[in-house]
Amino acid sequence: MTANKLADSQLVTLPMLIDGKAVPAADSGRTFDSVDPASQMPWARVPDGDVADVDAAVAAARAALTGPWSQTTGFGRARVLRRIAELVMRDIDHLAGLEARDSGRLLRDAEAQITFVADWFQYFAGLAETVTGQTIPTDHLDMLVYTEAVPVGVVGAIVPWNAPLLLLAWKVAPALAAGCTIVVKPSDYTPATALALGPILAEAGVPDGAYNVVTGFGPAVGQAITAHPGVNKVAFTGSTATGIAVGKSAVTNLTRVTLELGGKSAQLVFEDADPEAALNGVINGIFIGTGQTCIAGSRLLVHESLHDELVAGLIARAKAIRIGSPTDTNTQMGPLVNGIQHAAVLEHIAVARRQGATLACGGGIPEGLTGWYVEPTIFTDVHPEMDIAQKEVFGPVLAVMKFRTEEEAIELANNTKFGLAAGIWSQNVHRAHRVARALRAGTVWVNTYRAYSPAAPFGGFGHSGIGRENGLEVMRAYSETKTVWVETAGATRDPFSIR
Ligand code: TXE
Repeated sequence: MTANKLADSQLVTLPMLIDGKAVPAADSGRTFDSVDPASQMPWARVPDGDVADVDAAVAAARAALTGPWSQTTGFGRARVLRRIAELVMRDIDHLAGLEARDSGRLLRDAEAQITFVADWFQYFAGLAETVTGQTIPTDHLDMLVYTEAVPVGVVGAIVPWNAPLLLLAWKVAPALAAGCTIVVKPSDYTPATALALGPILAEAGVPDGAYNVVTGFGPAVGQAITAHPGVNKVAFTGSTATGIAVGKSAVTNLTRVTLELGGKSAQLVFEDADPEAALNGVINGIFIGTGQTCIAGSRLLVHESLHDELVAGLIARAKAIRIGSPTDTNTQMGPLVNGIQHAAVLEHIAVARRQGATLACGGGIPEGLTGWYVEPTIFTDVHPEMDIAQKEVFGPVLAVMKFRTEEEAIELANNTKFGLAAGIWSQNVHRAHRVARALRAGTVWVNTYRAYSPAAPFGGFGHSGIGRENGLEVMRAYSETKTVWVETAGATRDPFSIR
């Protein structure tokens, strides 16, 4: 898979983290290499874990759950989370550098993501102090009824390679805020930043065993986490196919699951849109991160009156995108993460051409670059049932379709099994709200795209997942609700009547 190899001595060794200790794979001692997508060269050597490592990590997480972390109040956890946020910002250069090298993400985008990581810990620090139970009024005069949010327990966090540390923070921050402990399985393509977070958490006061990282492959480590009876909840981000397998495996132990999966999100550009703003939003929606984002606006639905002008503008902008090394500050689009993804994206392009879509620009491999690069690609004359309009490409490939009426636009937008996100471009406030209501998507942006906040729930309808991350709502996913009934009259009841 790799073009060249560094000498073994030049590779960075990254042990995994179990119970506060940096360890190799317990049984096998085997390793695998993490590859820099821009050079296609291995740069780090990582333990290839298996069930034994997951067992050890879960045991450590269970001990920390009932041990020191359970003795830390919400206020105490908030202090730890705020300190994590400070330390993440202190180490931003290191973390962003690792992320760019491991995933091929632009360094400046990686830096922006690390600032988000800090924001997430800050926000969930606040929730650690403020989330409360309720006192429940009932029809019983002599009963005090209240609820408590109890930590769900040990959380298995399984994350992908496209935004490794940010998507991990979306799970770790609320889990720690709720009082849970964690076993992480990073993607085998991008294990570095999940490991680098370990010492930061320890320095901030997260006890040994409360945050563990088991590196390795999905069918071994990931599967062992989802099937482990000691794991109470799995928080997964990744492909829809793997998400379904994760759900099936977890249900055998009634392990709670949240799934954040794929998408085929539509950007709807109406005839009353600000054309310049829409053009910029469509470019951002599909080409940032080389299209490797779950919310990629990979379908453009444009009113027929604007189609030719908008497509011409998009082609001009796409052709001008500066492709190159993620660490070069001039670069606007880096490589895809690996050779498999590279081949898959090129195959999607080939299928779209075979099925009759018109290749308006791109479609090939840029010349003179070594990494896994693909040109920014735009297809027009796309039919809604073509693969390019239905399947997640996870690359810089835009499928353009025309519509005539608002109803047709909504129907096209809702015509996939996914439902993660959508963008509406219109200066008509009535239409914007009307269309937002009609779209089946977990996030709808109006005259913007790709805005995030730790306070805003995020997740998908349909095959885009189950549950929501972020916001107050996610705290429920990391807690069990306990209802407590207290008899206050000191009376004895009829044992054979329900009232
Ligand atoms: O994803 P997987 P991969 C899509 C994208 C990409 C495709 C494959 O289209 O081309 O998925 O990428 C772990 N039990 N997305 O293979 O398999 C795996 O090791 C438990 C979209 O990387 O979903 C990794 O840590 N875990 C997506 C994580 O699951 C398992 C982001 C995600 O891997 C497992 C990434 C198993 N049986 C890819 N098998 C998005 N929508 O954000 C694998 N894993």
